[in-house]
Amino acid sequence: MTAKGLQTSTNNTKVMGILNVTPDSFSDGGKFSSFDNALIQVEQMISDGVDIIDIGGESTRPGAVDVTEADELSRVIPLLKAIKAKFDIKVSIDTSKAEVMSQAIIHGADIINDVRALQNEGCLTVLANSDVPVCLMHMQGMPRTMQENPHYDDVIGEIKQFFIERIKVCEDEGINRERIILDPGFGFGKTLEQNYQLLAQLHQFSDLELPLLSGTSRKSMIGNLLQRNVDERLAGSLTTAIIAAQQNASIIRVHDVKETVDALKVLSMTQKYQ
Ligand code: 7PM
Repeated sequence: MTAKGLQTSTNNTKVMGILNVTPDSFSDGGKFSSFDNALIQVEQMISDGVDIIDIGGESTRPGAVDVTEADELSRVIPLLKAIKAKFDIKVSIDTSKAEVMSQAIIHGADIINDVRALQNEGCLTVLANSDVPVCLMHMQGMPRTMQENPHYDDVIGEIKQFFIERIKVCEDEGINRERIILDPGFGFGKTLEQNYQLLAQLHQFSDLELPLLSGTSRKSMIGNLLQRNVDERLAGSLTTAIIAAQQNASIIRVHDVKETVDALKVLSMTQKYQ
């Protein structure tokens, strides 16, 4: 927004950039360590117009083997500290572990992003003792097996019910609604058809009156539909970003920040005439 109130950049949809943090277990002979590489990625995303950097805990990835708390802490916390020291940017921490949440909050995390919606031991208490916003994501089943046979009688209704229950649990623990962001969890225990039904009907969650986060970037719902490898999913990813933004998604979680910011600017330019 300019002083005159003209929209010149994006609509008010925020872009969350996914930061790849790979373990630094061996030297690949490259010039930079994975830590340095992460900081270079952050700098690039900031110049591309990112609003929030999401530091991914490997343990949240579908099919991934569990990462120990010590490993996750050593991967995430030093990076969070370095980003907060060097840059003026919001950081979200993608974790389901209470201790990682706690350390992340101490070291300046702006959002806790939990694909398990604070269902793990101790997480509600950690969040209740803070004032940090939290993203509650829906998942059916557990990461290793959730894509085997997803089933819903009513995918929107059941996810909405899950949100209502988790919001209630949060509020009872002292995490008020104003801090909660909802995410239907694309690809987390959903078939291709269910993922597209969710995307088409994201607006159905509007009556909960909470910000929505949409994460479809480069996912199988795009790859399988288009028969594209993971490095060929940009057009599909941008299309899903726009479809979500048109239904008032507040945050779009993406790998391709620059392209998404451009796409949202184009959308925004038409929205002011609607
Ligand atoms: C393999 C498969 C690697 C899937 C990584 C992923 C979401 C998230 C992830 C999401 C929120 C990815 C996913 N997805 N957090 N973390 N919402 N809030 O594509 O959709 O990054 S992991």
